[in-house]
Amino acid sequence: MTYRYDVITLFPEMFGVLTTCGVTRRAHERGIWQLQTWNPRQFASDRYKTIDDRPYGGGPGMVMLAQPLAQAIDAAQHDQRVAGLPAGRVIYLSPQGRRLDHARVVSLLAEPSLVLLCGRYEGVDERLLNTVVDEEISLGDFVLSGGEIAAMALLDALIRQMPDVLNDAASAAQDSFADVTTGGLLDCPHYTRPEVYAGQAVPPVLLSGNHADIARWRRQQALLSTLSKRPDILARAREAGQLTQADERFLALQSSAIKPNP
Ligand code: 4GY
Repeated sequence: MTYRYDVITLFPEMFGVLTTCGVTRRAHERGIWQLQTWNPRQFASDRYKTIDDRPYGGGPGMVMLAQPLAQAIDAAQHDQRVAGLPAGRVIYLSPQGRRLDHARVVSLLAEPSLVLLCGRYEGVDERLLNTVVDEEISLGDFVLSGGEIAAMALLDALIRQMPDVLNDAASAAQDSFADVTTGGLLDCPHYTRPEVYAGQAVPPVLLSGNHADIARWRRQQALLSTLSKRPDILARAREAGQLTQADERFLALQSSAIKPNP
């Protein structure tokens, strides 16, 4: 299966990062995913290529015009159909959307094509959102200067979960949140050379060569880290029945030793 993402953006150059760097680049080169950008300026209807205007009712800033965005989205969906794919659902990246999490990333991978709409300025004319947007997604409760970086973050999260993208299949599954819906924990700490850094030695168990001891220590570190940094996730793991009796016995011994999150 190959995925196709069409992005509506005034700054298509920004998306070059995904096709020129790292894991997303390699997956792109291997044909696992494709990207097409559409600049609404090319769909502006006046000779000045206007894509924004002042808000009705007054106030600061500018609002993106509905018409160039609607035409860009139409063109993207038409192109997806020509490529033999379904017209992708339209996702708008904004702080007003539902918060993105790992479960949503995984479920979006069921769709071979999507259209990502990136807003700028004060936002997009509400009537365009009402008529064409299928889903609004937020990365969190903060405001970026445009939807592009949020769209790139979403794409990066999607691509690294696609089959055969990560070198080590186990590495994605062991990641923080990798299985948060079924009770995943935060990642355990990692160490590499040198054996002592800034006066801190690598935990001796990691040098022991005893793989059962190492696995048990990593599980316990993941439990401790989740308990102190994200007790909400630990509670969910417990409710989902993901904690073993050994986990519970270990946690019962820790209840007096919670370190505050620095
Ligand atoms: N937070 N999560 C976010 C964002 C920028 C004005 C609408 C976010 O996803 N996107 O802050 N986006 C705004 C800028 C127009 C999008």
